[in-house]
Amino acid sequence: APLRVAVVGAGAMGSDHVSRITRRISGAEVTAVVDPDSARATAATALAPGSQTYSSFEEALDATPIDAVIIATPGFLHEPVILPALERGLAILSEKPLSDTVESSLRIIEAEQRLDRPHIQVGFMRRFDRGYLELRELVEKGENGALLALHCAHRNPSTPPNYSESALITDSVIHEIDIVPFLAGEPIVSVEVKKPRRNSLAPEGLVEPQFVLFETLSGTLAIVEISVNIQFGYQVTTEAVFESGVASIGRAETIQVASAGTLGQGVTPSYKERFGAAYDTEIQRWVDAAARGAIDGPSAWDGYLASVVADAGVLAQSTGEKVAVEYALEKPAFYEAGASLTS
Ligand code: ISE
Repeated sequence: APLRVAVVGAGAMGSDHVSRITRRISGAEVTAVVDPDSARATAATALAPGSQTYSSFEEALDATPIDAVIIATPGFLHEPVILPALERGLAILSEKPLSDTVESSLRIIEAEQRLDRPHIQVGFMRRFDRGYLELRELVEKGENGALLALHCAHRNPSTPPNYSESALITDSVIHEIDIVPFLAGEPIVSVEVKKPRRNSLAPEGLVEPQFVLFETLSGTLAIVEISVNIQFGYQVTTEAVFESGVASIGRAETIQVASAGTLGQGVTPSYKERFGAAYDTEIQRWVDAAARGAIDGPSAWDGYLASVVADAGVLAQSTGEKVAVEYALEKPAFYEAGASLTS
């Protein structure tokens, strides 16, 4: 029988997942859409025939059998859904960030460790993107020597209402916070933020772009340009500097056309197109893993690590100083790869 999925949060990402599961994913169906805004919930259920709308997760749990939940609310509303979902042993896909604070992330991993195995996968979809996977392979093979530095650009056309300066780190650069250690194969140990001339097209009070500098354990530096009102489209690129070569990803996501004396290339309008294939792979693998009682992607531990770095990043934004990242915990055996399959 297909996995019965509740999607909590029917905004842009939640409704994108509803349509993805209905049209492109096998082995799962959306049976419930939860959103206190009934118009949004209804619009999303229209994408999944047979699904019902609910105004709260508790209401959905009481009304209909649910096997799995995708959480696509803002980060500060993740914990109140994750905790009851864990209690019921549901398969959980939490969009990034895992939660909005380190304390909340800790409560989540503590609650999860009371179960027999990890149940939470975090929506760091870049780990399923072909470019990032190829780049990681290059680092692992070591044919070009060690990875010395990464130039990362993360550009959004515009910001949603209520997007704050800290969201640059907690909501946007959180993706690089996850992917830099994934590429480098080691943790981030410090973070520093520089603020260039402000983009006057940003909403009043929002100081951006910003440059965020990460240092990993053996000294690889990653500089991230985060620009969130850059108008022209959605662009995420990385250039990796090795000892004897450079590699670049993210520049060729759309077709290049030479015509009428011009060589042109489109730009993806949003993350939905830029990472569409990565989201499809992420969700299919999550669904397949749920059927065998496992997760297959970044875990709540990865979400916790990212929250620790994000915390240091927000501090670095306000102090202008280089901030050391202190991880209070060692990785529990519970989260070691394979633990989910052996326990
Ligand atoms: C958004 O929430 C995302 O996850 C996008 O990938 C990112 O580019 C954007 O900046 C975030 O606000």
